Amino acid sequence: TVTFYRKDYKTPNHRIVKTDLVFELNPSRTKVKSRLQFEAWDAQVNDLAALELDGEALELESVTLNGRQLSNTEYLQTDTSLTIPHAGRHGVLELTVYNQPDQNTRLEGLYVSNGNFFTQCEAQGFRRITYFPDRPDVLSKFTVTLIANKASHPVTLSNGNLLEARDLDDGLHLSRWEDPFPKPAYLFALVGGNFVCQEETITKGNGQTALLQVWVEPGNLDKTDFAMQSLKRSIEWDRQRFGLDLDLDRFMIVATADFNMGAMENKGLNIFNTKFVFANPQLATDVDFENVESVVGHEYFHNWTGNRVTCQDWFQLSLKEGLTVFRDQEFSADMLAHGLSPEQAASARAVKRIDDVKVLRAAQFPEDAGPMAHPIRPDSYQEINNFYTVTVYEKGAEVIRMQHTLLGEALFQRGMQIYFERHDGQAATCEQFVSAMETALQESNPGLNLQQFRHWYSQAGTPEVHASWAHDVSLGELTLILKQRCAPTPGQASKPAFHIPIRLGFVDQQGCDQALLLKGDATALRGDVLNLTQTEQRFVFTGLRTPVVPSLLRGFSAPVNLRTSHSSADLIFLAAHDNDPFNRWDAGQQVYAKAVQEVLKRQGDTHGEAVQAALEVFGNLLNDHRLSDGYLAIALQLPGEGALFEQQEGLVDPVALHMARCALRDRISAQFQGELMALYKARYKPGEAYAYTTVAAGERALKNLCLSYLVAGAEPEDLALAQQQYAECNNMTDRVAALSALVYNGPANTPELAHYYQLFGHEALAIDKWFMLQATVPASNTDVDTLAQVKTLLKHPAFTLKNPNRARSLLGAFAMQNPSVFHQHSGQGYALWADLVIELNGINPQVAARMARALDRWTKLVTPLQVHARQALERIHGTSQLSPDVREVIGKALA
Ligand code: DPP
Ligand code: ZN
Repeated sequence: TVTFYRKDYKTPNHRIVKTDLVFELNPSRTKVKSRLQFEAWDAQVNDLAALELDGEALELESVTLNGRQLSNTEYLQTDTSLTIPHAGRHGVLELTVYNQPDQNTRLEGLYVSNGNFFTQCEAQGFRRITYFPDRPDVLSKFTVTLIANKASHPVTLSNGNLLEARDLDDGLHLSRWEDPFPKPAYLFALVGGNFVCQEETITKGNGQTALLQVWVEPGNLDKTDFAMQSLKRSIEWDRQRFGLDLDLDRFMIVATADFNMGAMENKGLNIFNTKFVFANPQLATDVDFENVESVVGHEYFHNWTGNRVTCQDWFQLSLKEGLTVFRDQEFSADMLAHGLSPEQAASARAVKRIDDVKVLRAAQFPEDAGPMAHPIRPDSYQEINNFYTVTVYEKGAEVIRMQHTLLGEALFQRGMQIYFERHDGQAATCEQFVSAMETALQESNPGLNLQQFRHWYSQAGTPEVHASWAHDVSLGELTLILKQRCAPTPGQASKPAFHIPIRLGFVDQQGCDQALLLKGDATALRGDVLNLTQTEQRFVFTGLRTPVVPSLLRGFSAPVNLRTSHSSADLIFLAAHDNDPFNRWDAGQQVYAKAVQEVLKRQGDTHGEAVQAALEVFGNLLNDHRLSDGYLAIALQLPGEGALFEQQEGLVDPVALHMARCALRDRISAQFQGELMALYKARYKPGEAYAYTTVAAGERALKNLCLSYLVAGAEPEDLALAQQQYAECNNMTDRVAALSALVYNGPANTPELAHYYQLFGHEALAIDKWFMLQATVPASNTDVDTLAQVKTLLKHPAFTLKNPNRARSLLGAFAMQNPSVFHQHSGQGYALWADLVIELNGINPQVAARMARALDRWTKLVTPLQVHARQALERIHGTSQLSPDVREVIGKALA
């Protein structure tokens, strides 16, 4: 096992000034000729320095240095590298290599999907195409010539501008591309195959035009419109909000069904998983629409944050990813709020924020508490592909968001400007980003700095903040005591205090926010943001001569676990009256979570005080007619099993936890049946044409949430509601909601499943949903043996582990989205998982390693489950030919 360390960063001996590539595209054996013009990195590099290239799984035919072909004693070739000793301070290296796209099931480098050629080079795929210094700090200007069979592969694309396209002899054709911007190899892309496109010409800020294209396989042009609209909105938004315009004459998106990730920001030629391009009302749910818009935005925003300024090394990944996620979150929020009244807009933004925080709590907090915990800027890795994580991405975005909170929009934008002034065209570091923000901060606040804030980049783990207070109403003084601690994480036993921005308010009994007046050191409070910088800190607020309830960490102003001394009555009050919609939601979640824990303790009995409190919160929300449907839908949802698992003290039995949550859900459903039915009926409009708008999507979300409560008792007349909705719906959102209501609560093999399959048998993404639904039937549905069902589905003709979306829809869904079945006490869930991880390891290590993370938190399971879990983990670990990807994940879980 090799471990790579951030501290070992060294500049290379040479830069590659210019790269010319010629591809003869052939599925079984593609020839790649390269001409690399190299130069010494700096004055320290002498004539004797070696030119070092990376390369894997390549067949090397010839090596030519400055026009002279080298014999194989004049270079050093290993399984992973090619070294030319004494290459000189500058020169030209020419290589001819072959690779095998149709044997490439890893989907890294050049591969074939449905007969078409695609590339995926981030992080280290380019080295599987040809030998090259495959590191992000080597930026080169590329020209690319593509030669392919015209009949089978009529469309060939690469980065940048098309210089030339012509036919050759023997049924071949050629296209030649030039990318005007120097880029690292991970941003290289080519595509070759049979495609059609939707295209549009737009005018850029400088008055010049640009051609936008969305390329798909024939038969899919009815699914590209929304992606094209999203791309145009992204371009417009980046110009308006960040002052960043499109720098290209041509910007292309190409969709493929076989893709490891969501999408990839290759310069001018984004390659997308079809899942994040295809969208029309028949095939895509409201959530799919929202995801398409956010991923199209994300990849487009990388054009500046990632491509114009890239990363020095892969330890800096969050420099581009955290920042770009922050940008896509803001983009989505602005789009969701667009055109709404101020009140509705605030509500739409809050729902988006809540969605993002739910992901953070359900996925990132566990990562930070488990064996793979790492700072957003990791110090080491064994396999970089394992570090495209929720920590680097989503927590990384929170760290950017905190800087935005500390600086405010204007200074943050000033910081972005400084960042681009300093680093445009370069490979930069996280430190350089913070330093640019710090300069912006100090331009108007000379006394402030981000010194302590930098710990967020170097320290892993979710800090815990404890808040308590004492309020002397007669004196008008409220003393708030905040304490922070952060549990040890691998390699980090103790950590200095974080700089934590805490947005807050004091809500009086009328539901109004009281003014914030801090006694003493005024710099600790800026606006409504309190700066917690010490392990324990005491703040005295004055002028509070009436009882108030503190509302802390508003908008989730920092990625921490907040523990407060709120009473149950306080939380019920906040859930009904907090002016901060995020905290209002969160107060409700805390009440629900306490109720689940109480039901668990009382072994299913739902007549305790905490359940009473949950019913009160739920009822208050139902009666608040000012709330938007979208907000109400999210506020009436109980916390997910993942979040509940993390919050529970001590060891957890996920099956018992699931049953407790179900019992609470059923109690709520019984108690509010009339109200839920009325809400459902009022929003049941099967004849209405589908439109993807914030308001309409919110209405559907609320209606379908009500449905999920109503069918929870599995009474035939309630299931009939779902059957009717399924039969009458005209869009995927309502269809999947109805189908899941039936599949999760009704008998096995509901006829709607077969109907759905018939309707969508030819639509891969719809079939993914079909597999996913059946893999996620919970243990509470005693009519279904989900484990047996999954085993049967593995043999279904439409199932294959080779397609990542399909693998995720069955194995991923079962192991990561169905805790009550996966963690069944027999251990059979783990055994099946281990079999499949081992099989997938031989096909696609990157995806296998993702699936291998399902037991990250096994040491938090009750003891009998730990025994089974260890056995399954050890079985994987003992497999021969384990990829470094899976080995790292399993090795760390067992460490
Ligand atoms: N495709 C991944 C993303 O955009 C990696 N860059 O986040
Ligand atoms: Zn990204």
